[in-house]
Amino acid sequence: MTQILSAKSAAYLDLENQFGAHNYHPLPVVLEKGEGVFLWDVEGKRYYDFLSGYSAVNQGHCHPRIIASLVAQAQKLTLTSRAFHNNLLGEYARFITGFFGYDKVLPMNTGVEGGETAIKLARRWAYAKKGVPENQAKVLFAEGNFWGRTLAAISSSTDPSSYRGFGPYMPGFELVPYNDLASLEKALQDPNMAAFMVEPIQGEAGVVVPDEGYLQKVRALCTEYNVLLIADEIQTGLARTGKMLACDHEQVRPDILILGKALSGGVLPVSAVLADDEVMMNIHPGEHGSTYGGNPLACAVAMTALTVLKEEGMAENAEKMGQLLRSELAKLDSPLISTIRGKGLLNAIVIQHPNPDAAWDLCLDLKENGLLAKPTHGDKIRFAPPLLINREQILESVSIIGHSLSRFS
Ligand code: IF1
Repeated sequence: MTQILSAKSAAYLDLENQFGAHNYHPLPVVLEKGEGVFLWDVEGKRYYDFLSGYSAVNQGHCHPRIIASLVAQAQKLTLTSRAFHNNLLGEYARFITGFFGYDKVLPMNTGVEGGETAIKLARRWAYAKKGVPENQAKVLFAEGNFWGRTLAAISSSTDPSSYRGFGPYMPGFELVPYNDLASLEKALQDPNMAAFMVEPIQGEAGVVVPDEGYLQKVRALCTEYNVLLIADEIQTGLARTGKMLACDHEQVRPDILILGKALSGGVLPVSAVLADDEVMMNIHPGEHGSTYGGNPLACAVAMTALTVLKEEGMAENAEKMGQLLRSELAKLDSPLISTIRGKGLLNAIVIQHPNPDAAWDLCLDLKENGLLAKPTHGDKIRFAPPLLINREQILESVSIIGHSLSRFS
C-alpha cells in the first residue's frame, strides 16, 4: 500500500533521504509536536502515540514537570565530565539507589551502554570474586534478545538483520532458548559462566511474555550456580508492564539492574546500572566511564522522571489500562488478529493474513485514522502508549484499531 504525502511532508523526507544514513524505514509521517499521549504532524494532524518512543516516553510527551527540571538545570550547569564533582550526582545516586534498593549506581547514557557496563561488571566480578581464569568469563543470553546495536550487543543476537555483515563477533557469549529452564540450568553449570542477561519480557522479539514463574526459577538457578542475574529492564522497566520493574511481578531481585529509555522521560539519553558493592566495587577509578555519564542535567531530569512515575501512579494505571486494552482488542474479534499478548501497557497483536505486508499496511491505515504504531519482526504490531493514557483514550484508540482492521478483508 502506498500513501500520498503532502508536498510539505515529502520535503522533510527528501532531506533525510539525501543527507541522512538510510538505517531506518520509518512510517511516512513527519512529527513536530508531542504532549501526553498525543503527537501532531507538520500538517497539524493529531495522533495517538502507541509506540512511546519504544517505551522512552512512559511519562507522556514533554511532561511539564520533567521539562521544567530540564530547563531549570540547563540554565545552570549541564556537563562537568567526571574529571570533577558536581552538586547533583551524589544526590541522584542516593535517590536512585534508594528508589530501587541497591548499594550503588553506575550512570551511563544509552541503554546499550548500560548493557555493555553490566557485562563488564559481570566479567570483572567473575575474575575477582568467582575465580574464573582471566579472559575465560562467559555471559549467557536468551535467543530472541535485543539490547542494542554495538558490536557486543549484536554478537549475542539471533536476528540476522542485527548481526549479519558486521563480524567478527565478541567471544565468550552463549545462547539458550528463552523461557526454557532445562537449557538454562545446563548452561549455568559451566564454571566459567559469569552472568545470564535477560529481558523479563522480550520487547523487540514481539512482546514475548515468558511462563508465570520463569523469572523466579531463573533467579533460583542463578543463585544455585553462583551466576549473576542481569535484568535488562530498559524497555520493560519504569512502570511499563504495570509494576515499577517487570521483575516485581515475581518478586525477583536481579544482581545487576539495567535501566534506560524512560529514566529521562524521553528528553535525553540517560541509563543506569544498579548493583550491590560485591559486584560494583570490582571496577576501580579510571577503569570505566563516559563523557556524559552522570551529568548534572541527566541527574536532575532522571530524579523528576522517577518521581513523576511514582507520584502519578503510572504503574497502577498501566496495569488497569493494559487489561482494558487487551480485553477491548479481544472484543473486536478480528480474524486478522491471531494473538493478543502483553503485560501492563507493553502489548502486541500478531497479524495473520496472506499478505506478508499486512502489518505494515495496517499501520499505514492506522496512521490515516490517527494512531501511530509500527510492526516488529513482520507480523507483530506493538501497542505501547504512554502510561498516563485514560479509559476514554483507550476506548477511542481501540475503535480506531477496529476501524482499520475492518477495512482489511
Ligand atoms: C533501534 C528495537 C525496541 C531495548 C532493550 C537495550 C536497548 C533497547 C530491551 C538499547 C533499545 C530500541 C533501539 C531502537 C529501537 C528500539 C527497539 F526495536 F530495536 F528492539 F525498543 F524494541 N535493551 N531498543 O529495547 O537501548 O541503546 O537504544 O538506548 O535500535 O532501532 P539504546
